[in-house]
Amino acid sequence: MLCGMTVEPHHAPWLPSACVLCECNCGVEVQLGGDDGRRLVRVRGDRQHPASRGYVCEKAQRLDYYQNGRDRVLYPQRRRPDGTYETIDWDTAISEVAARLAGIRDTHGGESIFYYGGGGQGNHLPGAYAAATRRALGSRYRSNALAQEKTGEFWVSHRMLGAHTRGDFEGCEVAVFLGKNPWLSHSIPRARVTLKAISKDPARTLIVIDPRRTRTAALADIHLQVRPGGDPWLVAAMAAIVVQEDLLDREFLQANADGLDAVVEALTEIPVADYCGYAGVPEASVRRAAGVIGRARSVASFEDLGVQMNRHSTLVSYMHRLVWLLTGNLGREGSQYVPTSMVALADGAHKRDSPVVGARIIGGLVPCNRIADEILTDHPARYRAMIIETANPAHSLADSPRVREALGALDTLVVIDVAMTETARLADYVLPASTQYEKAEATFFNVEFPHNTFHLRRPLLDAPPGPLPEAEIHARLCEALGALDADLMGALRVAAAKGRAAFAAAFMAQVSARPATAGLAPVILYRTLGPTLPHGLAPAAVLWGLAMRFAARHPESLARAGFPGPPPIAGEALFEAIVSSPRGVVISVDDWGDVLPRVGGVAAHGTARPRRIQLALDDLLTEMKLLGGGPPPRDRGFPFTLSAGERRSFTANTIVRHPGWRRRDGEGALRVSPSDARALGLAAGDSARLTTRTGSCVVTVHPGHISLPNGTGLSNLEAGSPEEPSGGTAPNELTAAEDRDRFVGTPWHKCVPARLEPV
Ligand SMILES: Nc1nc2c(c(=O)[nH]1)N[C@H]1C(S)=C(S)[C@@H](COP(=O)(O)OP(=O)(O)OC[C@H]3O[C@@H](n4cnc5c(=O)[nH]c(N)nc54)[C@H](O)[C@@H]3O)O[C@H]1N2
Ligand SMILES: Nc1nc2c(c(=O)[nH]1)N[C@H]1C(S)=C(S)[C@@H](COP(=O)(O)OP(=O)(O)OC[C@H]3O[C@@H](n4cnc5c(=O)[nH]c(N)nc54)[C@H](O)[C@@H]3O)O[C@H]1N2
Ligand code: SF4
Ligand SMILES: [Mo]
Repeated sequence: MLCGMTVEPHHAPWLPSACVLCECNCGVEVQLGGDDGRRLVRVRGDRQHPASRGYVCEKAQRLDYYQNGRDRVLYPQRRRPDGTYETIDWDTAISEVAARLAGIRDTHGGESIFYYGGGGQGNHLPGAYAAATRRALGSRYRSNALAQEKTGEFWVSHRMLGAHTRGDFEGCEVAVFLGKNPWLSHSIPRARVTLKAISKDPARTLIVIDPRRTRTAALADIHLQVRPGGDPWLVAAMAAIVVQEDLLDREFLQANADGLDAVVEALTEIPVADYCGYAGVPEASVRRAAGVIGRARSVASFEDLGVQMNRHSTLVSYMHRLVWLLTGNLGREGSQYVPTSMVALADGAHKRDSPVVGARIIGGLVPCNRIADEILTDHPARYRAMIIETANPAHSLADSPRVREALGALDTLVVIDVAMTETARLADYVLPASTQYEKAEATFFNVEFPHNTFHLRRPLLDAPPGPLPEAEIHARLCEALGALDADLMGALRVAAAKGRAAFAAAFMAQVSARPATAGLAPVILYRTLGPTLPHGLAPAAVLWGLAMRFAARHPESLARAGFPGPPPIAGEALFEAIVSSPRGVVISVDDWGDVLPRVGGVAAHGTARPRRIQLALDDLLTEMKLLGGGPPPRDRGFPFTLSAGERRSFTANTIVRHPGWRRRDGEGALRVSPSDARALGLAAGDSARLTTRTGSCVVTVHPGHISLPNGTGLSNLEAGSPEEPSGGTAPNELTAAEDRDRFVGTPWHKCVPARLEPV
């Protein structure tokens, strides 16, 4: 594969970086090679990485398909009236984008400029810098993928605990995965090692709740093979058994929780046998699982898309928390913990509603399923412009045709991406970003315990001429918008040249004190502190401010990690460690005793009541009563339940565009259970027509529960026909925006009524 002039890979140095294909961001080492020295020819796990410790899955080896991917956009693009694009220079692009967005702000108010995205699975610095551009524009509303998966969980956690929790799967006696397949989707560090260790140990129990026998379920001691969409009844039954069989941890509850009586009363009424029937799981298995949970020393539990993208998702998030809280599984070794975080990606608070349809905004994120409704209207407060960055909503949001219509109806759409994606092809301007291996980048998905880590990746390669890191794009936009005060910037540059102590003093005095300026801090830091950082690390400048804030919030945890002292000293030392540790660094060391003090349950009247768990959420207890009627009847025209968007061995949302990267399942087959396939006269490899209420497509059939993968069916620009997708079906051509949770608007992608016919 490698020829003549290139460095043989076995002589090339191994460079530290991270995999960017899922939230774990495992540390990797990469050898560069190929004709131009720009191919990621070999990738292996980095044993020195503090979180992943050498672990990688099969996807990391094929990261070159991301770096040297399909549809790369290298120069700013402007849309012509006929829909084609012309290349323009950066100065023109920045000044025109700034002028158009400023015009919309001045005419309709900055609230009409909507921001979507900010970070995919591994690149969260763009979102940090975009905060400055949004401030300069007065943009108020935003969203990202979390508002189609996690906002229900965040909201419930916020109200019950005033904090977000995670489970300690390495230390637990019992592990529960509810609608989650970590063997393939990970989300916990070193997932397969951890799963195998639990599965092998006779003293530990793995409980998996999934309608399919997944790779994770195959390792389980107890697999509750719930009927698709049956989880509300199953989880309600489990919580009821905890109460009815008196598996409550009364001592823990008395010391830490309010509202027990109301919850016990509601759960006492639940007819467990009926609910197990609705869920399609034998009652004995449910009792066994609940008993194991109730009697365990420690339980760690993880809910994910199988329930979060399903009917009653917010209610399930609530009842799931009841199961582990009633059994005392918070703040005890091997159970749930409250992590430290550099940046809380969303806090779960409901402070306001969306301006047009009045949808609940949780953690500042407008529900994804309502975004099109907020645009396709003549309401004066509608969103009129959008900046979309490192996200592909034309593909990833429910009801793609309607999302495309909404994006097309905007006055101005600006997309910042590395590729000419489905979304970019609707934009007025496309601003090309350097890839995650061409710039300094980092993730804020750092939620480990007791050791939490942070990894600032160094660029592996220079960017080709053309693309810019997002930090630079946002700095130029802020400058073109006239948001930066020249005197202030000059003074800070002078201070930065004198060293960081002088810089810190000047920054605190001039910026932190003035709220209007503080909102622009990311870009101010990038332009003043950035140039003093080692080569290629200027985009890390925003981390200086975040490290200071982190130090102020968690001084003891920082001190244990080796960063003692008052916040300015500890924060500075932490920042220095981040900048000088290319393989990642431990940023905080916790103690199980830290967990319960981090609980700050919010009482009914919104007053903070630190340290007490709020068990009784009235609206959700009321909702729980509605389960008594059983599941909704099936629509006879759509006898199947389609899971639209499952994680497989070679899926990674839409981060990798070339279907050739998938070792198998290139066409992203529809999986159908063998008995259903037989009944329809379908064999593996056959084509079939799949129809939902909103769409229809032809799919290839493989044995399995009826499901389609996520991230497939990307249009192929290089084949010359963007309309003709290659490599499978785009799942959201088949989903409906109205199918959503009634509290937080999250979609029901895992239970799409469908029909299947041979073709
Ligand atoms: N390989 C790979 N890994 C990824 C990603 C990727 O694209 N590819 N994406 C990352 C992202 S963004 C996320 S959010 C996570 C998501 O990670 P997961 O939530 O684990 O991913 P899914 O495969 O979508 O859904 C999990 C399980 O839900 C099950 N399920 C379907 N219907 C039901 C139901 O009615 N009840 C229950 N209990 N289960 C049901 C499915 O059978 C599936 O096994 O994965 C991350 N990791
Ligand atoms: N039907 C259905 N729909 C789903 C799901 C499902 O299970 N079923 N899953 C949902 C979930 S959980 C998620 S997380 C979303 C994911 O969907 P999105 O949040 O829309 O994100 P991705 O598909 O990950 O797209 C990431 C984008 O970032 C670009 N990119 C990569 N690197 C860089 C960079 O360095 N800079 C910039 N500016 N851009 C970059 C990529 O080209 C790509 O366009 O999809 C959701 N949609
Ligand atoms: S895709 Fe695999 S290697 Fe990459 S971060 Fe996720 S678990 Fe790690
Ligand atoms: Mo996700």
